[in-house]
Amino acid sequence: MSSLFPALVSGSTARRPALRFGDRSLTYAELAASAGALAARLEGRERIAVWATPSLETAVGVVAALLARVPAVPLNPKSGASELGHIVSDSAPSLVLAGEGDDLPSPVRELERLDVVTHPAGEVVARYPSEPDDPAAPALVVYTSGTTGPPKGAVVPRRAIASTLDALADAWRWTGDDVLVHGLPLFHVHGLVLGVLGPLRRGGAVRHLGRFSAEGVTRELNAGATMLFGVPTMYHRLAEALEGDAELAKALGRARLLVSGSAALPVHDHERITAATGRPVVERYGMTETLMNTSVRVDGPARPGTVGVPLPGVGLRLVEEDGSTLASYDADGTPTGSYDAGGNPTGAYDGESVGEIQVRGPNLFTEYLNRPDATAAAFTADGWFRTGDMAVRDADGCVRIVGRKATDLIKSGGYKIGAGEIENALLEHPAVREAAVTGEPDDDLGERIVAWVVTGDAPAPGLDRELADHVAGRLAPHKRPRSVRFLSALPRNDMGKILKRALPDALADSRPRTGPSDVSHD
Ligand code: MCA
Ligand code: AMP
Repeated sequence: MSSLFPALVSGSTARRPALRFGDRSLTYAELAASAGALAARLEGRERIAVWATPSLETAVGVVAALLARVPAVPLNPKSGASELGHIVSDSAPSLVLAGEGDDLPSPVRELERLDVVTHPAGEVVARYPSEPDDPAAPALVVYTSGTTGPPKGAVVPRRAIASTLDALADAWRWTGDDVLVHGLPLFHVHGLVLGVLGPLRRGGAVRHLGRFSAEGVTRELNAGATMLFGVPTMYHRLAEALEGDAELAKALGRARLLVSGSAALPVHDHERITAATGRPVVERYGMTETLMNTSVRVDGPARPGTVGVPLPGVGLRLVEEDGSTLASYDADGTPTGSYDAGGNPTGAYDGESVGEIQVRGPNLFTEYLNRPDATAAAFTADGWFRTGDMAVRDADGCVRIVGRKATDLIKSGGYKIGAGEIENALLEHPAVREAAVTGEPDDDLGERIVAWVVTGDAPAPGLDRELADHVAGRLAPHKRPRSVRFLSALPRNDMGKILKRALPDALADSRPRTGPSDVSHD
C-alpha cells in the first residue's frame, strides 16, 4: 500500500494550505516537517493515545502516528474519570500526545507525555519510516458504545482509511482543490477520519471552527471553503438560523457540497435548507466499525431521506431475521435480487421489505480490541458485518434507513450512546435504587437521553440535575440525561426484565408522588 498522504511527500503541494484551526495554520511543507519530526520520536511504540482537542496539535499528532505506523487512540478531552480509566486500561497506550499547556486528568496524566510542537518548513528535516506498508496494520483504535458495558475499541486498519476516503472522493468528486469547513469533534470517525485525514489524503485543506456555529460556517464559506461536513443537529441549527439570516443562505448557496452524516437527517430540515439556499444536502451512511458504506452521489439525483448507494468496493445486502437476503448489490453497486438462507436466488426484491444492513469490504475494522467475543458476534458465519441498522431499498436502488435493531442504542447529536453504560453510571449514585435509560425524539438532537429512576427515599429537590452532572462527570457531558423522571417502581415482566416501552404508563401511575423534570441545557 502506498502512502496514506501522497501530498506530504510531493514537492508540488509543499506551499499549499493543509490545516487551519482559528488563526493557526500549516502548509503541507510545515505539516511534513512537524509530523515527520514527531513520527521519528514515535517509531517502535506499540500504541499511543492522543488528547484529541479540536486543535492543530491533534491533527499533527494523528498524522505523525500514521507516518510512524503506530496505532493511535483518540481520547475525548471531556470524558470523565470512569470512561477515561476504561479506555486507558483497555488500550494500554505507552504515551500520550497532547498540546503544550493541556491539563491532563488522571489516569491520562500518569502516562508518559509528549507535547506536539509545530515547526516551520525547513527548520526540521522530515524523517519518517519508508519501509513497505501493511494495509491490514492497525491505524486507529476508536471507542464506540454498545448496548451494555463500557465502550469497545474498534481497531481500524490503514486500508480502511485509504479505501473509504478514495471511495468518497469518487462519490463526491472530492479533490485537492476543495477546502473543507466543519466543527466536528476529533475523537470520532466523522471529524477525524473524514474531516481531517480526508482533505489531507486529497492534498486539499481543512479549516476547523473550534466549535460549530452558523457564523463560522458563513465566514469560511464566504472565504473560499467549498465543502461543509456536519451531523444532523448542526444542519437542524443551520435550518433554524436560515429563517432570519440571508448571509448564511448566500454562503451555503456558494458551497460545492454540503454533507450530513452520523445520524438521519430529517427530510424537513433537508428541504428547508434546499429551499433557502438552492443546495441539496448529500447524506452518507457510516459507522465507526465500517467507516463509510453508502452515499448519495454528486453525479446522481438528490435523494432526501435516503443514504444513497453503496460506495465503490463496499458489499452491501439487506438480510431478514432467518438469514435470507432480501436485496443485494453487484460488485459495481448495481441493485440485484433476493436469495434464500442457502444463497439461492428467489426472485426480485419488493422494494418495501425491511432487512438488516450487512456490509463487507476493505472499509471494515478488523476487531474490537481485547474483545474476541464481541468481534465474533458482530460478523455472520460468511463474513458479513452486522450493522444493526434496518433499511429498505427504494425502487431506484437507494438505501433508506428506517430504524435500528437495538432500542438500547441512542443517537443524540450524532453521538452513539448505549443505554446500559448510563444505567450503570446512574446506579453508582447513592440515591438511585433502580434506573432505566431510553431515547426520545428531539427536534435538535435527533434523540434525547431520558433517565427513569427509582430512589430509596423521596427524591430531594435538585436530584435530577445532580444525576445529570454525575453521568456527565463519570462518562462524558454528551452522555448526560436531558430529562430525569422519578418513578415509584420500574415496570418489569415475570422474568424481572425492565419493560422500557411501559415506562410512560408507569410514570402516569407514579405521578401523584413525583413528576417529570427536564434538566436544562446550559
Ligand atoms: C452541559 N455541559 C456540561 C454539562 N451540561 N458539562 C459538564 N457537566 C454537565 N452537566 C457542557 C458541555 O460540555 C458543552 O461544553 C456544553 O455544555 C454543551 O454541551 P452539549 O449539550 O453536549 O452540546 P450541544 O451544543 O448540544 O452539542 C451539539 C453538537 C454535538 C455540537 C451537535 O452533539 C456534537 O458535536 N456532535 C457531533 C458528534 C459526532 O461527531 N459524532 C460522530 C460519531 P462546551 O460548551 O465546552 O462544548 S462517528 C459516526 O457516527 C459515524 C462514523 C458516522 O457515520 O459519522
Ligand atoms: P457510530 O457507532 O457512532 O459510528 O454510529 C454509527 C451509526 O450511526 C450507524 O450504525 C447508524 O445507526 C447511524 N448513522 C450514521 N450515518 C447515518 C445516516 N446518514 N442516516 C442514518 N443513520 C446514520
